[in-house]
Amino acid sequence: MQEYLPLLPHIKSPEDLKRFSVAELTCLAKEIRSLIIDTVSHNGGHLASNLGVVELTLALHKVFATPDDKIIWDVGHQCYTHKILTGRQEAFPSIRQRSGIAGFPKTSESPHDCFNTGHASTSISAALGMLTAEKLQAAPNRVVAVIGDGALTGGLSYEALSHAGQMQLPLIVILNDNNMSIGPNVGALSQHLSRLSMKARYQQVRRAIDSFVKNIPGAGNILFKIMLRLKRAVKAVFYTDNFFVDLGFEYVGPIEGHDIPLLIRVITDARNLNKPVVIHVKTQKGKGFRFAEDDPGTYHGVQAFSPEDGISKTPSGKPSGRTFTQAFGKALVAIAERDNRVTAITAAMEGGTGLSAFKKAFPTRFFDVGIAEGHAVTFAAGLAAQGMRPVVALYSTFIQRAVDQVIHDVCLQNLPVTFALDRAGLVAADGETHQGIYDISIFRSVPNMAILAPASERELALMLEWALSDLRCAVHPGPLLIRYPKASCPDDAFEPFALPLEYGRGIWMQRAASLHDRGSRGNVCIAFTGSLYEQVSEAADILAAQGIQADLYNLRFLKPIDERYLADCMSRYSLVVFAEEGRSSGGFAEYAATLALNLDCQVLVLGVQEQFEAQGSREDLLSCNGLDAKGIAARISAVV
Ligand SMILES: Cc1ncc(C[n+]2csc(CCOP(=O)(O)OP(=O)(O)O)c2C)c(N)n1
Repeated sequence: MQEYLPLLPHIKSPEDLKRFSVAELTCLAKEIRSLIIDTVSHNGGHLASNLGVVELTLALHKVFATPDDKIIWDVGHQCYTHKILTGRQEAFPSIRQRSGIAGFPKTSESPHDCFNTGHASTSISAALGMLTAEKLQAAPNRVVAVIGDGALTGGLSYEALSHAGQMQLPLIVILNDNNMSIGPNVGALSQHLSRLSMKARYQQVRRAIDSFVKNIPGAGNILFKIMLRLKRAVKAVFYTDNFFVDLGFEYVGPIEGHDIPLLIRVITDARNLNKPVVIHVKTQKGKGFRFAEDDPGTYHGVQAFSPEDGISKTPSGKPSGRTFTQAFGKALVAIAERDNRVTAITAAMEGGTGLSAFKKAFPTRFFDVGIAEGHAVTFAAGLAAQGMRPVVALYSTFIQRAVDQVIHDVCLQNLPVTFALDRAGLVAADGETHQGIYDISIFRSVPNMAILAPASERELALMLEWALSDLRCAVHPGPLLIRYPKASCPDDAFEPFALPLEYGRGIWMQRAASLHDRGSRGNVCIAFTGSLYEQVSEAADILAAQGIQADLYNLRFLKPIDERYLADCMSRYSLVVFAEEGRSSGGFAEYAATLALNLDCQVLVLGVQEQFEAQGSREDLLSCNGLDAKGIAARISAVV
């Protein structure tokens, strides 16, 4: 038997692909899948989406010549094969790790990554912009946007399609349709795509007609006109509603997305067209890894797992308790059982935001609107305007998409919408695009908004209960935002966590230092946002070992603040430290420092520094920003 020699080591750049036969590309696809499964099983990452686009990526790189031609990956989570083919094979095992290559396209990493992505639905806009630039610069390069059926639920993609249809530049949009967003895709467009798939027969007939005409010798203008008429007639029979055609695109598909020769043929045809085209490709999410094929939702984004059984490897060290996400989901179900005004809204992140149990328990009060954060917020505003109590559960990073809706549709009308912001703070592994560090700075400045940050499961439940109660609507009738990190909840047994909420005030977790003489080494207070509870507690222990006693004030409210109370508290200390898991510029701490202007007390502001925060574990990221226990203690003892 002949020994199988791997092909992957011969791929140094996508140019090397050009000489590969279809049979070799098929073998290469297998090798790439193994590499992806092996690497993601160690590092975690986006598994199922990447396994689904191996052949598509090979075909794209076979037909186009990056970096001159441009491929923009929507969301970008499916770019692993692209990275492997574009000079990053050796670095691939470091993907998503601190100092390793990114899990998303990154222009600073390679000229083959022509545009950074991470948030969904940007690819068509960016591709159209690039293509327009190419035209203005009289450059001949082609631009391709690869967008999933999930990302296509995002409104930005419709704005871009509409503009592209009007411009009629030869933009190529590859619609990677696997019927899935993270979970099953939702919305009327998803149904439209299914109908298009059923009309695939139209394409077969059309191709048959094309080849029939091509084979007639001397087929000139007349035949071409007849062919066009025939095509229209066939369209009229089989194919009356096609959204993309109506917008001015040529439409091809749906085609089988794992058939390499077919993909190469169709993409080559599209490259030669002189108008915008959508190629509708059907792929299987998780292809080639049994567990991911069976359950693509679970394997969309994974922690390290065992490739043999697909089971997640739990990190060693301390046992992980309930996460804030799980705590939120559980608390919301309990409240909704008693109050049928409570509704939950997610933007394609049902599992990620902990809403699966809610969906199961209250299917009519649960709404997954697709990747449509702006709509989610205004939809909630409508619900609230009619007396419902909507909870919009989003990741902090994705609410950035809906800032105007929060301000214009919710805050301005002072509507009682509750925002549950998950992944608020430093977020591991996904890098710059997914950090949840701007929400405090953005929303603190908006009138009517209240911002709360729990430090524990009990506090989160308490805050949610309060947020949805009539009592709170009497005190604070408008919007309210509860932010919590992607982390396990700390041990909750500590008494103060159960103390009822006092509007605008926090709670003392440790209070002895205020009794010390002002100016003495022991006269320090650390006021912190909930997610840093464990870090500041440990910092206080480190400081205690150095003879510095620090009180701990859990802020609970980041807005509004009982300013008089806080200023009075601050006046008892010679040093007040504000520790905040968010950008320090424009954040809570900076504002709180202004309260100390007329006090005889020094203020230290600790927060996330001015830079886009790259990937790493949460611990790494906290440490880089001086927000881990050691960093906090070191900064304090340096000042003391
Ligand atoms: C604005 C925004 N909201 C939510 C997400 C989270 N998210 C990442 S991938 C994804 C699903 C994308 O589905 P699709 O485009 O079909 O790609 P697939 O993973 O199915 O290949 C979602 C919701 C995001 N990246 N951006």
